[in-house]
Amino acid sequence: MQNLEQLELQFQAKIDAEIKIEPKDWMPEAYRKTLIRQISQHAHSEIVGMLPEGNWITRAPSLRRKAVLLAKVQDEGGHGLYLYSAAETLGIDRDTLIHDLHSGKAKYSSIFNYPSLTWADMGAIGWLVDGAAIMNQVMLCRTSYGPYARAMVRICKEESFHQRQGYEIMLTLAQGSPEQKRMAQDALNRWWWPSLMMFGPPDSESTNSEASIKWKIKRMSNDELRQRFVDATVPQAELIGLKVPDKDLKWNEERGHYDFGALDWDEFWAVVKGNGPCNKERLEQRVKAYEDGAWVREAALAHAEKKKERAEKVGAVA
Ligand code: BYC
Repeated sequence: MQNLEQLELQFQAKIDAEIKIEPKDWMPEAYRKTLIRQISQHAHSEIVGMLPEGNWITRAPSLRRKAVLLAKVQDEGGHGLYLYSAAETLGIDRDTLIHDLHSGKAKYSSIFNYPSLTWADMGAIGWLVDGAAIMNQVMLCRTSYGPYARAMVRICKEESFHQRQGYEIMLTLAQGSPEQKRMAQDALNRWWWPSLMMFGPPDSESTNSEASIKWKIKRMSNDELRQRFVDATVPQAELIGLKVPDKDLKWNEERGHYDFGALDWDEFWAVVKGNGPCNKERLEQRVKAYEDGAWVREAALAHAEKKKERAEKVGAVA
């Protein structure tokens, strides 16, 4: 019988050798716990993230825009389901996860607690929010836990379509009437800073990063990913004639990166703690959708039960 220390050494050696950890492999409890935390937060973000855009499906300006937006929001529901399944492979059940979301115990991404006020917000969400999500999720395709990494590969393919559809909306508005251009600029102004906050607190305050990087759950730090996002996105804004709302934004030749202004971390923590502009509304909507869907879950269970009984009867006769 191996002792805990040996098991931990073997586990870390596997991680260092880039061998994926699979559900039945031995893993330290803290690794299991942090994965359940991150994957379930990620799943909750996907399904709560359906709400700001769902708000605009019936008001999309054309049939084409409506079909595309509908497909995108459905993709997000699908991402949530892959991720809940990945979390379940770690020994937690879905009811517990959903209960923690509904009771306010579980976190989900801060970004989805901001309102989507105009059609241009659909552009800004796709371009900036999905853009930030991809920056983070490309790294997660190589995360050390097999089921999470495999789910992320599929999710990333869909996210890149989401990002492009958002940028295309912004491009169309930016080339449109002065009023449409103003709408696009206003959406960029409101979504820019919250999008930068999606990457999490500064590295100096990121309590989970050290362990997650050692275990290769995360492969880049919050600040590194945030910088990458700024570097990639500023030229995209310039290309369509929009201005990033940051007076301190400046290309730094020496660093080979943009310098950018300070984020309002008080706002970030207020939103994370439940006091953002839409936290209450988002949770209420999720709880209502869950309660309204109870009959579907009950019917599916009753059907499965009947199927099993029938199979047992056939088996008994044969
Ligand atoms: N919002 O130690 P840290 C999408 C929490 S959805 C709220 O750095 P970590 C989409 C953090 O949980 C994609 N809370 O944490 C869907 C921790 O608290 P706990 C969403 C945040 O985990 C629909 C504390 O702050 N993506 O694409 O090492 C439409 C300290 O942070 C946030 C993911 O979920 C935040 N922004 O790093 C459109 C990606 N940031 O848990 C698009 C998966 C931090 O200790 N997650 N906190 O109580 C991750 O990669 C990592 O969890 C993070 C944070 C980089 C987000």
